[in-house]
Amino acid sequence: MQGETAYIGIKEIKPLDRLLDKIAEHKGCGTSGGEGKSGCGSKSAPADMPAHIWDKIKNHPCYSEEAHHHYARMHVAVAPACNIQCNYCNRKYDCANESRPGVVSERLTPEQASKKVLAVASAIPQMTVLGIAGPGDPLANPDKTFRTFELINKTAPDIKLCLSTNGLALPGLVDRISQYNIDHVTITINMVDPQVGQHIYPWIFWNHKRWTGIDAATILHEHQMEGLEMLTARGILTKINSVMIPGINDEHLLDVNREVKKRGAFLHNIMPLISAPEHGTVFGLNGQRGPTAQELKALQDQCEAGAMNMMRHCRQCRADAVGLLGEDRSAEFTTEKVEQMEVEYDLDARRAYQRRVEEQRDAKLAAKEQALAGLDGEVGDIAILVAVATKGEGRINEHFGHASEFQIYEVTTAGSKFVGHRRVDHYCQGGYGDEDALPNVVRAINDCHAVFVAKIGGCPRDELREAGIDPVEDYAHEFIEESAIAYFKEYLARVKSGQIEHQARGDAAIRQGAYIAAA
Ligand code: CLF
Ligand code: SF4
Repeated sequence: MQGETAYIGIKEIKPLDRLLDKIAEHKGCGTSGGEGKSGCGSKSAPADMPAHIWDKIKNHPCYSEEAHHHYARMHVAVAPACNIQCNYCNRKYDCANESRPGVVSERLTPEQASKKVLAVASAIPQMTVLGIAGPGDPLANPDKTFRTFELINKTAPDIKLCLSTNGLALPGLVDRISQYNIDHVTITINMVDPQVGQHIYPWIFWNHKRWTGIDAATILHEHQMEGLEMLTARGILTKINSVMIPGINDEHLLDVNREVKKRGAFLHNIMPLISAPEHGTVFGLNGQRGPTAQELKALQDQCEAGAMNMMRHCRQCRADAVGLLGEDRSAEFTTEKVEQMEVEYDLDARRAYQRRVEEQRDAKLAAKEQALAGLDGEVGDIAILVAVATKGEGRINEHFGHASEFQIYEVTTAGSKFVGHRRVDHYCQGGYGDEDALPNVVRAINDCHAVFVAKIGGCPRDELREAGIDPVEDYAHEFIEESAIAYFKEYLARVKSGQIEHQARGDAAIRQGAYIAAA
């Protein structure tokens, strides 16, 4: 822990419990209901971003927030082994650096993986990126990882290749990464000071030997920094993932942010620790908590103020994830199902589909520009958060009761921006509302002034109002950002006329349990 706390401490956060107890008491429906932050969010290449970089990120759902509403990625779980131990990982599950605890992926051979990629690419033409992110560390399994990339390079050369690693084996493998046209590499870096690192990594395995304590953290740190510099020197785009662990590396992540930016990292993704005793991890068992939603946002905001591109739309997805970020279609592509599929890789059909996607993006961005024009001349420091139920395409097109996550947008007089997402259990359970789920939904979006939905039942609507969250159906099926700006203009008008008084909301909780509400 270094430096002074510069963001919201837990004691400053308005308590949720009283409000939530009140809602829980009510029986629901009675069992009846790199630089240039804007770059990642714009469709056109921003003025400060070279065209060749824009070309790499414009349809990568992780490297461009705006693209993640339209384009999908898939992972193939070909890399079972790992060469380090993280205190937030249980080897029964996938690599928690890029995966939530509590889910296990189906292991594949490179040949099975290659067939699966073609099957998914044929069925989901907006799938543009293949990532290898586990279930262990891809570079601790170099032969399987590179064989898979080699096969995809040959059969589906339009698909971008991406990998995620803890960085220990990276320096020795950067040349192979270049050789296979892997354009995007993520390194999970949780510390730049081994004194901090020793509390996160109990051991590493390097040079035929197990290292522990400061020695382990020092070797890992040196390899991560060297690997990052080597990737930057070769023009490979890098994203840094960091797990925010309150009391261990939370303030220290500002140092991490500064050091990785200095070494050319393009994007920094600070993710919340997800930790519960049932995960069986060291942190889960010793009661280490994860950050609250506002603690996470405050740290991301601070890093962004230092002119770093921050990723806030990561879904900590599993090592066999398929689909848009936030949806999970992996069950449609099990090995058994893929084996039975007749796969025809139709590049022209994929391109035609993607042209239609680009038309949607154009329409969405034009609508936002038009809405922004009306904000001209508005000044003030009012900021509100709105939660949005969406199935993709940048539209408000999901029912409240069917949402397995809400996207969070911050709206100010400067415009709107995506600042996060919150996972929830479905409120609607096959035709009736789950009264136990509603307090958890409110807990997840409690810092928001409004929730935008395509539709909502009377009972949750009343209870959200009671919690101070405005349920809004007026913009059903409209574009999210255009609607958020329109709502904000009305909100400002009501504040100015004295009809309402603007009040900051409290904090919200990040879901810690295993993910059970699959989309
Ligand atoms: Fe996969 Fe990672 Fe590539 Fe994306 S995921 S290897 S960069 S294609 Fe994306 Fe998933 Fe977050 Fe990873 S949402 S966990 S950041
Ligand atoms: Fe687990 Fe990933 Fe850490 Fe390895 S690098 S111990 S698989 S979280």
